[in-house]
Amino acid sequence: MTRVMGILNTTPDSFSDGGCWSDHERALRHAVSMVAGGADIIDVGGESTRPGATAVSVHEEIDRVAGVIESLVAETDALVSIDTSKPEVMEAAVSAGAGMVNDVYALRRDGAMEMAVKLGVPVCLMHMQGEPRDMQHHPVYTDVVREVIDFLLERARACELAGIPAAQLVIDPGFGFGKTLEHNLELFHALGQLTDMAYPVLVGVSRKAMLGSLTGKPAGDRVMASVTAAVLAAQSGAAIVRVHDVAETVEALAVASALSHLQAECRHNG
Ligand code: 8Y4
Repeated sequence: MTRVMGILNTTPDSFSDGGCWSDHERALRHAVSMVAGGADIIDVGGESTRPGATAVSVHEEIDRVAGVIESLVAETDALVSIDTSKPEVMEAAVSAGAGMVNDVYALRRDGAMEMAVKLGVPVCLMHMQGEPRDMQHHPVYTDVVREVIDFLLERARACELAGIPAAQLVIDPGFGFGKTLEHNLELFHALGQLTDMAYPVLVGVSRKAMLGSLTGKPAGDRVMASVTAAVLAAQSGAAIVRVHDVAETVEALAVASALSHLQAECRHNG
């Protein structure tokens, strides 16, 4: 069964300067509501990876995420994932109770690989071409599917050589990270090739620009598009879908699973 990862942004609202009680409470309430909606994993992020977002200091990033993670671990059964590329943040988050690292740089930043080995938690390795600041400027590939698969295999091999067991690794093609709409569509169509690899696959397309291009709708009106994409990713074998709209996604995945041929046959023969 595909697991659902709910997205929790802890970047402060426009009225606060970060790390304050109201930001903490707001983030925690949202996370608890996603768990009530059926999220298996909560992905806690303290720095935006969006193009043009301002960089955050290590201290500030830890300030934003650590307390929320502690409360979340105390109040729910969900696995907490830390969305960061910084080793110091990984360490503080795991100390606070996080049980997974989600790194859009696939442990390529200084010290990240060594820290992940030391922490011993599962790691999601994502593909990205370029840097968030300029990755959407002019992405170019000869064969996007081949290049993404080769990158993920290279990173997975590097992790295993460094001492992370294969069973702790998750791979992710990184939809929207240095990819045009055509690249994203080609990758989505080839998801079966990724899910046939030795590692579980995470798919994150929720509310992203590719769905805006397909529907003509702004980010807040992309629930239908996001849920549809999550169901299709699950049917292509995705192990985890990273989503904003948890309850809607969980409902759709339950129906899709119950009505799919394979599931029905397993039950009949089971
Ligand atoms: C609206 C809101 C529209 C957010 C777009 C977005 C992935 C990820 C992100 C992903 C993994 C995002 C941290 C981009 N995307 N981690 N992170 N995979 N593993 N944009 O696809 O959600 S942030």
